[in-house]
Amino acid sequence: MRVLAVSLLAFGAAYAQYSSSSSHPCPGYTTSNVLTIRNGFTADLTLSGSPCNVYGNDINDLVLTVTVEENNKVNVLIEDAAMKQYQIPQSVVSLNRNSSLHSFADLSFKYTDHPTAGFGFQVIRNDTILFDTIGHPIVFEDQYLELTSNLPKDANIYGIGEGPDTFRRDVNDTIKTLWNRDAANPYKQNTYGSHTVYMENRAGKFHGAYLHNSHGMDIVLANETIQYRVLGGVLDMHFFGGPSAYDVINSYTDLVGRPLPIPAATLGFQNCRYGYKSIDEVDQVIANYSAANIPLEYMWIDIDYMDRTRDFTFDPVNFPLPRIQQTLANLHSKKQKMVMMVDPAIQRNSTYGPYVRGVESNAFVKNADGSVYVGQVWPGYTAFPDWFATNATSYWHNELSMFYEQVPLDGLWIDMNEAASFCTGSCGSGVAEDVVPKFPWTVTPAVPPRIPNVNNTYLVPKYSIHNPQTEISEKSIETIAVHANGVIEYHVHNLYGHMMAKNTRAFLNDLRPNVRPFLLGRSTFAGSGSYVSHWNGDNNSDWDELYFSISSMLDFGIFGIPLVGSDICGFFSNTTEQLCNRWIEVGAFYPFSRVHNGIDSIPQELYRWDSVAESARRALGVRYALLPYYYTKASYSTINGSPIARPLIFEFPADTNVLDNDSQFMIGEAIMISPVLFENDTSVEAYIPNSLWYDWYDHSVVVGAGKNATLDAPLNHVNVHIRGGNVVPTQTPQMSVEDTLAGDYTLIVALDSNFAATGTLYLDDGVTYNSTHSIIKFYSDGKTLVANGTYSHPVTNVVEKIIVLANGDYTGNKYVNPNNTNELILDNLSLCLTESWNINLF
Ligand code: MIG
Repeated sequence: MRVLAVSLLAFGAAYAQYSSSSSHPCPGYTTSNVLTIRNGFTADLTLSGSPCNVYGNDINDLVLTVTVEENNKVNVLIEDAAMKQYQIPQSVVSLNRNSSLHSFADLSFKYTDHPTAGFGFQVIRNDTILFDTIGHPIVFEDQYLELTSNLPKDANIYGIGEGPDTFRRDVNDTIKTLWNRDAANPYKQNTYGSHTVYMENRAGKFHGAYLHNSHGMDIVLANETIQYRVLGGVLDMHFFGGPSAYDVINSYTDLVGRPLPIPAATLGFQNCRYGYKSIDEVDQVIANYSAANIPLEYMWIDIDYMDRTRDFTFDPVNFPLPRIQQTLANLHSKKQKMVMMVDPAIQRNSTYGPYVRGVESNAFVKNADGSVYVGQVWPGYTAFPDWFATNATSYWHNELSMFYEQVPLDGLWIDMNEAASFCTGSCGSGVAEDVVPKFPWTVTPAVPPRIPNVNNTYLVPKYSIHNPQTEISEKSIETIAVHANGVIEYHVHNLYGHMMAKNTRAFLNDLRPNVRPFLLGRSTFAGSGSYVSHWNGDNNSDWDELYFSISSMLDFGIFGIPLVGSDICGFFSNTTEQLCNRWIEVGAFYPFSRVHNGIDSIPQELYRWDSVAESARRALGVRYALLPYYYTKASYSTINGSPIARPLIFEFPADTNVLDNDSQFMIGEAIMISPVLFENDTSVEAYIPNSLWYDWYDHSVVVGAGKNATLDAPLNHVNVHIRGGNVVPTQTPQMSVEDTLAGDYTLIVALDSNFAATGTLYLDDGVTYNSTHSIIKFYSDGKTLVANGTYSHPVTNVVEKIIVLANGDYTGNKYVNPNNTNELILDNLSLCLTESWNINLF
């Protein structure tokens, strides 16, 4: 049955209770010409008084289109009638406006013309007003948009970013600036990626909102409001009714793009550093990991392999191509893999093929006079591919394909794609084409900072977003640089990394059409999860950044990029043995689990200290045992967007004690990690939500009472709990993901207080797009365990063991465990995973 989830109620008369909190005298807009359309209506909006021109020029005539989709979404689009404002092309971020999701919650939309503030609207779920702009005039200027909604006092807001911050944002004092920037994890400031989506938990239910706009902006949380201050474009707001956190993310990723399937191997442990001196050193690191019995799935090589840091080249002395090929072949023979870095910046040098071909194919970003825009990155003066250019795709694919012919890698790492540049403006323009700075490239002569040109509002917009640089062009491509069709960087800056990711992924898909590529990207935008996975960039080797690595990971679960993690043991500065120890105990559980280090820091491979190696083996042992469970979660994220790593509030939405918990996290719904995050601690004050839990290691019962508990956490121990009510598939850890996943299974049947449990196992080949797959559901009532589902994936490994965990003896008509323990083990089974079965547990 189709249920229209939304009703439209126009012209509510409730405005008397609202007052304007606007600090500038903008008149707002008046509605007219309301027309009903399919699933909604349109109206004209006309400026209600004289223009305020606060940070630009007020646009007199706007068009409002409200569409209410069956799938639990409301879209409020306010555009200029002339359609001159920049809008994100469908080809860049394809919004799915024809979803077939079912509705979860009833949303309705109401609007009114307020006597002084003009047009305002409300998005309502049942009787709860979720978003409310009434009383706050909308400002719509060529270079400034403002939209304000009331929030409840102490609202529980999550999302918007990226960058280190508390997971629950401080609603009394937060400015989230969205302007992609190469900045090493600055607390609460803007950094690599732009995601405007937020979620709110209101009395145990979630809803969400997303502004589809690529311009620089501030999103301000203060004074019981959320205020968008945007440097251009249009107001294209999308609302999601929830009511669960997963419903919101399902709706959001349905709109902007689902996370793409990942190779199962990417769930294995990975090692990287910036500053490996030679391929011999890389070989040594690989060997040392095996000698230490730490499973290394992917070895990474940073820009170090390049000849004078130029893309698509190999250092002939330290990283000669034949040696790299040999290392890759050796890795492959041991089921290990390799990823290398590629940057967008192409050295401007008339004898360097990638530059010459880029110029020939007209594929670079330009100056206003049509010449190539020239910034400065590692290889000196550089040009930047213009992803909007007609030939950019073929240009990039051609360069990458020549590169891949030499090194058939298992993945690519795209960095510096904000895009980062070390000088402000086209600093190489006017310098002769064959002038290449001496290696190692120092910015010599240093390009002096310039005085910002306040007369050009595309260089210095009148509203200054809280981007902590002298001008918004600093550290990146200048905002007046020109893309294909004359679009200037100002409008599309935040899309650069996303477009590079999309293009690079397209290459990898073409190269091996049926193989899921692995691509890691630094700069992301809404929908990037369809193309890349992500790491949280340059952190510091300190305890604070270990702490914030959790919220950064959880943020990307909201953003639809579930394969995410921070540099384990920290990037900048020297780690300590103890920090690295505690960090791998957290990082072993990041969906994307990789040690990475900066060029100036002491080595921190996990085998460098015995205590760290021991903790790594133990924590990664838990991770590898859980690989089938991780893989099941990762597979579901491609279906409904649900994150792999989750905050406690997503699982316990009505528990006000976990609204701001960002020191623990869950994997899926069944596994809770309560790590040590503070120096010298040997125990954890962990919150144990109201539920039955079992200790991962000794299977002892922990009755969660919705209170803190002190858990022992000696140096080599990270607390992991299984939540009652879940059937968790596990396997025996091996040195590779492939070998681990090929083994037989142990099902942990962790019964809840009603002696019941359910779980899921997703199986496919973990490699190809069109693999057969099985989705197996497990159910237990404490007496039996049933497996059934859809089976099409042929496997020969079996369930060999079942461990039933219960709180005390089973009671009533249930079995009384003869051992009088909470654990019942059924071993030497041979239960297949290709058809249904039903087994008595006693
Ligand atoms: O400005 O390629 O975030 O992971 O090691 C530094 C060198 C450039 C920044 C990345 C980091 C990488 C580094 N890159």
